[in-house]
Amino acid sequence: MNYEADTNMTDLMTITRFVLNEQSKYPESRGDFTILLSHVVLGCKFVCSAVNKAGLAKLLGLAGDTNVQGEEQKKLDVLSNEVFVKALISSGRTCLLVSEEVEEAIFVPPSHRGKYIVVFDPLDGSSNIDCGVSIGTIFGIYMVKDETKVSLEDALQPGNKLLAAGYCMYGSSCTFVLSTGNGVNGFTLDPSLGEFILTHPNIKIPRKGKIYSVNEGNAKNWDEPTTKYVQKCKFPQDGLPPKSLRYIGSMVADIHRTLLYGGIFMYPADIKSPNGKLRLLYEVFPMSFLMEQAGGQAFTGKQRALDLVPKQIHERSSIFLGSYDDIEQMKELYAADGA
Ligand code: FDP
Repeated sequence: MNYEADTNMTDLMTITRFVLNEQSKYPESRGDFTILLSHVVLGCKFVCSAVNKAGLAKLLGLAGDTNVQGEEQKKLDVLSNEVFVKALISSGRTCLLVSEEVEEAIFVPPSHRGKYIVVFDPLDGSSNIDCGVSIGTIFGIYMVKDETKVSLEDALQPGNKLLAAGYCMYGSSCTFVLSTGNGVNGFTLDPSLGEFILTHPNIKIPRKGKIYSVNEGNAKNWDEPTTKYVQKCKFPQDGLPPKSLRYIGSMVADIHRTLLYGGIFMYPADIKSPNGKLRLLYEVFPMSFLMEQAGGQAFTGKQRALDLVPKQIHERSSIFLGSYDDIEQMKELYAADGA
């Protein structure tokens, strides 16, 4: 089968065709993953459409507001969560779900159970919704250990056990980035076809980047290595020009730029937030998986991010993600600091 996207766009590599191609490499595969992924994609298409017409449909505003009919309005993140939960359960391929929006893990009713666990943030970067800045969905997929005994432990697997991870960015275009452990590929939604088409095959992050990305408003609380790193970005001593600062404050958009252009994205621990801000299961792990698959690195300040073993489903972790050499430099600073 042909894996290349056709530049004349007459031989379209849709995401379904792409995943079926991947699946054909595993003769024992029964297509369950392809079915699961098609439900994730459906959720993303729905959220994309809802985000695009959010202003028109009066989807903006606080959950709990009432509209003119006196019905309670659903905020976009609440709505997105509902759509994903329903799509994933109805796929018949999941047994356990962890959503950023739901405090407890969701055990899928036995009648609909399958072997996959999905951890996800249905609408990440929600503080950017009301001003139209890019936001996204992030997800990771694991396999249950024993289908007959699904337990919370199954959701607490380290990132190195992920089977697949990805995100969908709702920006000037709708972009779906996926890794099934065999590189990273990007697909763009063609709204006229309603299909994601392979537009960014085999994404590789540049070995070294010219951009650093961090919320500098937290600088007074940073630790020594982070402070030194950012100082080096601004006042390099090696004769190179200073790095540019880019920070959208929407993880999907900041990571998407980092994957394509290179550089470093950081959400470090600080005095106020000793574990950083970002959530391990459905932000740090999926993005770390994608970074490594694209040739970059993901480091917590202490260790490889994917080797962390979660203790709680909503726990947080500090994270440095990006180009191989840039993360290497950060690791050296932590090593020198005795971390
Ligand atoms: P948000 O609070 O808008 O939902 O974890 C959520 C997140 O956005 C990430 O998408 C983003 O990278 C980060 O928080 C931004 O945090 P700061 O506002 O503290 O910089």
